[in-house]
Amino acid sequence: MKHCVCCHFRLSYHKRTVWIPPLLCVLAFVIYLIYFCPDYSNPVDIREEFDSSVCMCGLCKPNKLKTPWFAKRFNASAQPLLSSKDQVIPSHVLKWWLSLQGINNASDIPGILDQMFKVIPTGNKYEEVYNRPCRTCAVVGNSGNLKGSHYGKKIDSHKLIFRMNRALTSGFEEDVGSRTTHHFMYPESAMHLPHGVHLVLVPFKLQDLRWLTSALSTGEIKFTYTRVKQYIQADKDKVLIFNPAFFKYIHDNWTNHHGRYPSTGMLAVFFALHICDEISVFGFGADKNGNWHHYWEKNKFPGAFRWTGVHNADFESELIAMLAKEGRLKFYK
Ligand SMILES: *[C@@H]1O[C@H](CO)[C@@H](O)[C@H](O)[C@H]1NC(C)=O
Ligand SMILES: *[C@@H]1O[C@H](CO)[C@@H](O)[C@H](O)[C@H]1NC(C)=O
Ligand SMILES: CC(=O)N[C@H]1CO[C@H](CO)[C@@H](O)[C@@H]1O
Repeated sequence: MKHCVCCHFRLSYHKRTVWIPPLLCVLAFVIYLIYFCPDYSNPVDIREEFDSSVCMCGLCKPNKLKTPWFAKRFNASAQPLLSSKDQVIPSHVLKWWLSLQGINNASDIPGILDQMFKVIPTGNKYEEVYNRPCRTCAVVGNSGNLKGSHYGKKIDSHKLIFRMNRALTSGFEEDVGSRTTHHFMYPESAMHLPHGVHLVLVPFKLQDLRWLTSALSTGEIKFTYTRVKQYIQADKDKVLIFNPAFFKYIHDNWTNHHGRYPSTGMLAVFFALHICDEISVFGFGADKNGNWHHYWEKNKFPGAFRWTGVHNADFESELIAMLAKEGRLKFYK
């Protein structure tokens, strides 16, 4: 008797549970539809390419509204990084990039990339994947306007922190923070990096790619147009190469050919625009007295960097302000 009751109980328990999983599935799907599906009825809602990707943010980059101003300029397919020797650099990009350096012979490039990707890893780390963590990023420029800002804690609270060129943190933590995840540089502005930091090489010229390979291996290059570091301390497996095609994309679509080419800071801002969900920009533009200098120095010639003929700092700072107005980033001045 006992045995039978037990059987009966088991049977009915089993029957009951059979339809529970499908019901849960249907319920989960309905909840998903209600909460996550994009509302296609809104006509100004021009979404970027990756509708299926959901990051763990309040609002993921791909799901942000695009205004016509932004949509006209932004190209979600533009690749910020050069991530393999087989990645094609279009011929119009090569022509422009080499012309900046007065070179018109691109036949060396496959060999240079081949050597470089023997020393550093291949592969793009910032692809859109389902349920990836939220990327909050701080782009920290080197402007003197950081002096006395007390932004250090705020900067350090971001997941990714981008700095550039000769940026220092030691002794300036209160104003600029202490963490760095990505350091953008070119040979003439290079610095040794602690473990764990991504060196992001900004190749303004072909020789910069050769230098990187050399500085991480044989040390054969000591001179470009000036003396450069023969060896650089950095984690080889964390080195990233800024894509010359992305460079041209910024120059054509965003800085609209103001200056000969965009500054390292501008390149870092647009790198963030393409890989981060939430962006805060610090240390760009003049200080409150209209002076341009670095936060770690007292510049005897304020204004000297305003118009260098290479970059146009006023224009770049206005562009960041415009992106802030569009809700793409927060601009801390
Ligand atoms: C966007 O970028 C991709 C990849 O670089 C390129 O093939 C495409 O032509 C670009 N689209 C526009 C509208 O410029
Ligand atoms: C281009 O450079 C390669 C390698 O340096 C050289 O062999 C070739 O002759 C050059 N071509 C032209 C057209 O200058
Ligand atoms: C606004 C703007 O300059 N858009 C340009 C972006 O780049 C593509 C390709 O070079 C041009 O066709 C667009 O006019």
